[in-house]
Amino acid sequence: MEANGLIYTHDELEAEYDKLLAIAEKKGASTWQMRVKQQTPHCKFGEDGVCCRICSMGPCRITKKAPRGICGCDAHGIVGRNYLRFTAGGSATHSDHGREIAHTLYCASRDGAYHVKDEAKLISIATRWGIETEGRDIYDVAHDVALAGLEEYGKVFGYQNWIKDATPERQKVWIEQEIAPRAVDREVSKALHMTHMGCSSLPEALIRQSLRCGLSDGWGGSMTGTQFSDIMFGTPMPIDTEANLGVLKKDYVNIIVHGHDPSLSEMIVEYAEDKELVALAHEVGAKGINIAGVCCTSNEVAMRHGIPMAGNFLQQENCVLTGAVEAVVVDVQCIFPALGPLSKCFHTKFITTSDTARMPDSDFIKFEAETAAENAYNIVKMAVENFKNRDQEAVYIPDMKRKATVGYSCEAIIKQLDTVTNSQVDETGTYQPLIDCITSGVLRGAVAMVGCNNPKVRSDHGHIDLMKKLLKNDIILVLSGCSAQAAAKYGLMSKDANEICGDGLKRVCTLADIPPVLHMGSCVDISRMMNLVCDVAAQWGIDTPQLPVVGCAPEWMSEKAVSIGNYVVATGIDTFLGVVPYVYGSSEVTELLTNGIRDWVGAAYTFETDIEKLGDLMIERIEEKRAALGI
Ligand code: XCC
Ligand code: SF4
Repeated sequence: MEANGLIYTHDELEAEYDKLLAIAEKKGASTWQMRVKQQTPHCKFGEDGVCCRICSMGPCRITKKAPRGICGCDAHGIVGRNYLRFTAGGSATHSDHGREIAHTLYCASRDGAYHVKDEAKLISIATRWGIETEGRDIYDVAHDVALAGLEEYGKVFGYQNWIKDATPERQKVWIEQEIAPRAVDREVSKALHMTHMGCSSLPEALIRQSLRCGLSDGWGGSMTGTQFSDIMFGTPMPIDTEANLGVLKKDYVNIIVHGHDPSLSEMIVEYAEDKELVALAHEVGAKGINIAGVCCTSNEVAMRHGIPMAGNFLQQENCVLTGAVEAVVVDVQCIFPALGPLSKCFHTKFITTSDTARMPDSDFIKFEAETAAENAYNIVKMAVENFKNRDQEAVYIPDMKRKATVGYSCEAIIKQLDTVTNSQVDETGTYQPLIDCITSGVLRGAVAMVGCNNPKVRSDHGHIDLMKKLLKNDIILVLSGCSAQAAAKYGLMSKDANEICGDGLKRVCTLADIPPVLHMGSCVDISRMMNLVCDVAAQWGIDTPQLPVVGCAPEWMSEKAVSIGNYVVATGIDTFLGVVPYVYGSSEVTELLTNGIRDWVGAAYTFETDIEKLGDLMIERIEEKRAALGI
């Protein structure tokens, strides 16, 4: 243990994970650790992005001896097209999540399953979007806002409504560079069209559309996902929770919620408290029903209800390996198909709920907004009834968990800052205290750390080692996605973690009564970070690329992460990746992403697989930006 037993070391946690692996081996169950061995080394053509199979004359692979595909496309065209398709996959995915949420809001009603919790946010959005609010029933307003949100996906003319929340400078850059996002579906379709056989093979055009398609995610679909979720489920405020496998309870029915869409998890959380179902749990010999989360669903319910976090992406199999989980309930994205066969080695029910994510070896209970209550009841009931099939003797729940304070939405951050500086707490609040801390040098800057786990980086080491390094250097962190859960599992999201910070950061966090690592939510909530940087820049009177702030995804793996990277960079934030996207097969595409796009949007990517170096480069960049500002 470090910092007087407050923060786990890698060795302590890994010793416990190894015990679960031993259980898997004994059961003959397959785990990702085993499958990584079977898949390594990876295909070099794939890694470099130089394999093309977008027409049936191929697949073509570029080598020194064969520098062009059958159609004549060179490596730069192929890599660029692959990169744009990768982006389109991510943008479509995030945006479809946002669309589901918009649809849920459309279904909200006074006596239905979904309600309007944050009226102020709803009214504010309606006003910004020109929707009448005066004297109207709040549910009529919600209905109109939801419909307008849905229409953003296919709007015929104009740009995404949300971009008006960015700084005027950003909007100008996007329009001038022809990357301002139009209809969400259009940008994805455009990407697929451009990458069809015989269309674009010019790297510049492909990367430009990659940024645009990313922006339609960040300032389109994802923003809708975040904002509309807040309207229905509440804007997150700081709340205490716990993280890691020790949150599972031996005497309780344990249900894991995993995936992304809070429309499902919110209802599961509600029905875990249903009197009938709790009584049923007692009847089958359990003390009650315990919900714990994995991946972004976990972030959603942790920051709104304090539901504990069982873990992040590469922890999903571990949950089942404890033998203590009655059901893993999933919706969409980041769900290992491995959970099907794995759950068959245990008593665990693997319950799929979305027609977007159907998997073999699962029980499918279709979950829809219109029938949410009934669906959620049936799902929880199936889990509770499964308790009697648990082999209590074989249960192994590692005794490890850490306290975490989560739920720092922009509104929460402003509120927290206000309590420090103001005797007269102003209604709207400002980021001025934060700006003062940065200009005075007490804080050197901020890093937005996000993203997944990826076996290419030793699990969680990338996140945790970087966080510790940055904290020591007085750099405050805002986190989302699986990065956030990594921090929580180790103890870095607790106020106790102030102990390992540099003096300046420690002082600020103690005064503001915050942990040095702020939890901002799920992957779609990176949209919150975009609002944060734009609003801070606006208040400071500078543009986003000037801020001593960088983005980082040390262990990313999904298409969504590349889409995110593109919109973060296009929003003017330099972005540092610890896993290299499949682009090294083209010097031109690599040059554009790591340098050329700086001329368009004022920021670019850095790829570096040495995590120590990645940290040094981020600190260097932050200090460069400070110097340029003369602070
Ligand atoms: Fe998935 Fe969102 Fe990545 Fe985690 S961080 S592995 S995308 S759950 Ni967004
Ligand atoms: Fe080969 Fe060109 Fe077809 Fe790609 S589009 S598979 S490079 S022929």
